[in-house]
Amino acid sequence: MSESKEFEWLRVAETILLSRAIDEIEENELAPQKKVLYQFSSKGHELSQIVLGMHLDDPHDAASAYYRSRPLMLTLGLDPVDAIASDMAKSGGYSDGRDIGVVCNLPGTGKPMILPMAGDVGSQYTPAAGYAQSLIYRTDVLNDQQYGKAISVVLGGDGSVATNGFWSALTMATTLNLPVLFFIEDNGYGISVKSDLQTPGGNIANNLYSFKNLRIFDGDGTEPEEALQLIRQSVNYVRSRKGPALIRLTVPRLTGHSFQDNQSYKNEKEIEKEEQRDPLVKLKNLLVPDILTTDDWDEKVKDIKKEVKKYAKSAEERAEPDDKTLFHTRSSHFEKTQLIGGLAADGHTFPQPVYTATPEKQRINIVEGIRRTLGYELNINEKLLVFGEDVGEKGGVHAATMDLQSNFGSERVFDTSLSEEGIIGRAVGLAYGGLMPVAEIQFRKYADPATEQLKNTGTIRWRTANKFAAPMVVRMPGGFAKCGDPWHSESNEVFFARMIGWQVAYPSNAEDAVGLLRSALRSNDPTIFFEHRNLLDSKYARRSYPGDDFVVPFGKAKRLKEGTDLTIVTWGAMCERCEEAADDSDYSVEVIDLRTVMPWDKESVFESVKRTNRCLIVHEDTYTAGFGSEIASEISDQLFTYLDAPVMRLCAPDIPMPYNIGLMNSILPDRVKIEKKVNELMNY
Ligand SMILES: Cc1ncc(C[n+]2csc(CCOP(=O)(O)OP(=O)(O)O)c2C)c(N)n1
Repeated sequence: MSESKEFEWLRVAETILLSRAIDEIEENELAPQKKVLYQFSSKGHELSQIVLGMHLDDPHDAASAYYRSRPLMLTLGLDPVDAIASDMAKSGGYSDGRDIGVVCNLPGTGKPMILPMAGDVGSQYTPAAGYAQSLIYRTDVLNDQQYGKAISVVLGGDGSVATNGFWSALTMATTLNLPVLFFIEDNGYGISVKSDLQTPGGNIANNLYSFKNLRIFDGDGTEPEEALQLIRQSVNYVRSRKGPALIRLTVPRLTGHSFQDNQSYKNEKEIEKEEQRDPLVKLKNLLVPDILTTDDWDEKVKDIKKEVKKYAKSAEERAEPDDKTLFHTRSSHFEKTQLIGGLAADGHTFPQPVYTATPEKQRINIVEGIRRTLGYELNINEKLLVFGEDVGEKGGVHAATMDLQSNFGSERVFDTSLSEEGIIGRAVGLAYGGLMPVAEIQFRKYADPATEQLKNTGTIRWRTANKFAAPMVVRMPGGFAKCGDPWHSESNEVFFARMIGWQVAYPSNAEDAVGLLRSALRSNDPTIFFEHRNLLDSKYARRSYPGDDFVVPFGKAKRLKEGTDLTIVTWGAMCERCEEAADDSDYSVEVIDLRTVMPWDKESVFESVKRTNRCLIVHEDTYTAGFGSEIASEISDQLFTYLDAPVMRLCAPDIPMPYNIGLMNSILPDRVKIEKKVNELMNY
């Protein structure tokens, strides 16, 4: 036992036995009885995870884990009753019956934490890199040395090394020298697919030896002493802030991928070989008879199984979750602040918001409004970071971050690697680290690769029953400009309106852009902030800077024109065209600028339509299932008896935006088309 003599192997053994007894009672009783509907066993993976957990001893350590990580969770303090109850979808626990039991989280305030897991394989990686960056930020920028030795660990299987998230996080960690430990548990299979389809030759460690700035550790995760040595070395390496490391440990998966999987793709010999590598047997051989007698060991096994039976009984007795908070997805739905994530969890306060503009003489464009707002908020809030592709020295391809890097330093305003999944995943991790990330996506269409992270961000609060949240602002220019094209001109805001947990701002002018951006930067919920390309420097959108603490609340529309015959509901670049059409019209047309698409100001729209009895919705996004469909159906549902005509929509047709200027103009709503539609509605 030599070097590892002092190690608490007994604790490892007890935790493996606990984890295994939970797996076994689920496999043998609770899953067959259909009391547990999703069962993922960790049998075979336990030893290395537990040893890892025992090395996570800094209060600010965090692990971004996955569905096979329960042994690590148990090591870090997961209540076994919570574990079983969550698998049984009972109340309490880490999701209050909302998520599969093994997709868990552990806030661990003042103790190492487990970041919220997600079901998507590979999505755990980029938030781990972001959390590591928050540690560096805490020590280097905020000068808080409490974070000086903390590390970020990310766990994944051999299948996960083929995902975009893995490579994106690896790029971030190695280019920025982040304290991240990539902990790869290689069981040889991704469900049934063997490792050699995930990485050539099947061993990711071998393939990464030449990767710059990455220290590699590779070995057997079932051999107690070997695993201990490698894990200890790798954790110490990352803790010493020398840079990131990857440790690959081979382990057997002693069961099917999940309870339903019968492993028909493994032959008997393969299964037998895996059984021979059972880390529990190897650990027993290490302890018996040197430290424990066989009787002591058997007694321990029996006692733990008995305990687990009791845990299962308590879990079963837990109430079914009620739906009291089932519909709560935003901070305003909860009385309490989340435990982890964002500024609010740290008790951060802001200057009093001002709701009335104190306009300066000179008019500014939207770009200048955004730049000044970011500058002011960077100034008063040292936890705010601005980043994205080209936002640093260049100042952004739209110049919205011009000079911010030279004013606030490259730790606070910086370029990122070209990975949108990385940009948003990093933002999630930074938010978990208590910071306020402001990410720029260069063009709306290029948010596509970040879809997984964006969707998961919005549901964190719901999935964790308000334990975690990741407030952030994602700025993105989009929509048509001097010309169209399918890549730079997409609007498609409806996609984000449907993304649970997000708010979506779509300002039509510089004053609103300033007020809405400030709202978003001080919000405890994530925001998509749309910067319409055609408005960035347009005459129409130029307004006076409304003041440093000026705020426009979300969900409050603005009446651009009063009218009595018909209501036009619109937003973004269509506001100007609708105003022009209303001016030209023979009718008295009211124009409402929604300003935020989510939440949308139903109250103001309803109030107006009740007076005018006619409604036209104008948007640039495509027709079918555009956000106008939602507004139209709400009005027909609730104001049917007020209507003198059907609610109509004028939108782009269901095609991408064309490049040719004539073609582009032919599909966009404009003054003439809007006026025609108004007449059609009035003459209905
Ligand atoms: C993005 C995504 N694609 C596919 C799946 C379905 N799926 C769940 S687990 C899994 C295999 C993962 O294998 P590995 O990373 O080796 O982990 P292991 O289960 O072996 O521990 C797959 C394909 C998923 N959950 N997420």
